Amino acid sequence: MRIRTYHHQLSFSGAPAASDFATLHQQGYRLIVNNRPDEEPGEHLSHQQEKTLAEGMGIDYVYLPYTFDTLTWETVYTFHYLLRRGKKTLAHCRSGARSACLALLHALREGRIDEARFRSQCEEYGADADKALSWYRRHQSVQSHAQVHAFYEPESGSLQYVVADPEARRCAIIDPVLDFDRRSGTVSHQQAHTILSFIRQQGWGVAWVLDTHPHADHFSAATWLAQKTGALSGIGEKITAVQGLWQDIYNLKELPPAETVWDALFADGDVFFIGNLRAEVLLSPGHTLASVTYHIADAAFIHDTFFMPDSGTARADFPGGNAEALWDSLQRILSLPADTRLFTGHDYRPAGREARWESTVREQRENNPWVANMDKAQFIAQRKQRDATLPHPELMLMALQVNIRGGVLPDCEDDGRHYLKIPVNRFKG
Ligand SMILES: N[C@@H](CCC(=O)N[C@@H](CS)C(=O)NCC(=O)O)C(=O)O
Ligand SMILES: [Fe+2]
Repeated sequence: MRIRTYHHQLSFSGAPAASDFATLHQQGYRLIVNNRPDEEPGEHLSHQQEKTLAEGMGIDYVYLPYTFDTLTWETVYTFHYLLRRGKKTLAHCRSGARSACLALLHALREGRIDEARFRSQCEEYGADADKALSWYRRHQSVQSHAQVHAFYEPESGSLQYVVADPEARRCAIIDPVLDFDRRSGTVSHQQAHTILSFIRQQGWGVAWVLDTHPHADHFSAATWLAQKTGALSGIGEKITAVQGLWQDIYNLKELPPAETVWDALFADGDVFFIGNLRAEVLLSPGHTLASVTYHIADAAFIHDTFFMPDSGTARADFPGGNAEALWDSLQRILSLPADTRLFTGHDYRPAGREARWESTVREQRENNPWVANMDKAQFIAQRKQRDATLPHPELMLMALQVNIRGGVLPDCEDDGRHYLKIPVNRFKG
């Protein structure tokens, strides 16, 4: 097997034989990505066989097959997020050329290389530059419309979303709820199952399971769903600071590092794809330190920033919350194109009206009194005044210890059970 080095962290090769895995481990490889579809003719190990061999050696393994007939931007960008794990990676297909194409297409789209360099690099790795560039041109303009399905959870007034590129049959799940019955202490997956059966009915695969922020009023089902579907999980990079805050509040001696909990810790401006739907991450702190907005084609998942115009905005008084930062985040959302469809994270049905969750930038600008009739100083004063009257969410002290672990319960104790911890007299009643 001939290994070609692309940069210090990434190499390409043809298909490994069973006897190669020990050598790869010795050479320091800790992630293998297989871009070759199993059904391709020729003598080679199946991805299941490779996975067993790799994992047996303590090497992560990801099967990310493609041909130019089926390739979407999602595969190109998923490959990029796999590399961001920071592990020494071997990507292989039949010859290594197709794996090289994935890295080169990302570099071309993100402007790190030009077409001339793309061609010469393709040649170097034995890839067909004409074929790759013809795919690139056909996919240069991406999907402009995101198909959005909302799932309202009445208990906490939370909105969970499925956002899809139906043509590519791919979707992402945003802010799924893990059911928790506070009276019996029971965790269950009703909401998650409802979402999964909807997605199965549509015949879609799940690319990403995303959280907009570490929720204070419900448990997250993100990790559970990511594991069920094989999707990547993501949250804003400032989650590490929120973990720190709550690790202190709960006096936790240990907490799994965020890089081991989520596949992606998004920075401002990060881009990923769902099929051929382009998603961009905007940091939107204020409600929490780690809040992000997912701007996906013509939709933005703004969660606890704006609520519906008749319901104002989210509060900014949780640990790490900040009214001034929230105002800046609101203004940034208002600077998106006026027709952008905004999908909020909660609706508390004022005066008992039916639940609603979709507005536009224009509607928020014109009809949300918290921005239409206020300047920054007034907003901050009024937000602080109102927040001082709001009790903490009923589940806050239970939820945060779970959500800073991506929705995973704290480890079992020696009786095989999970327990939750409550800091006593830590907050004012
Ligand atoms: N009564 C709810 C309150 C939930 C709550 O505080 N929600 C946050 C979003 S996580 C918020 O911004 N609320 C604004 C408000 O209630 O005006 C509960 O106990 O769960
Ligand atoms: Fe929230």
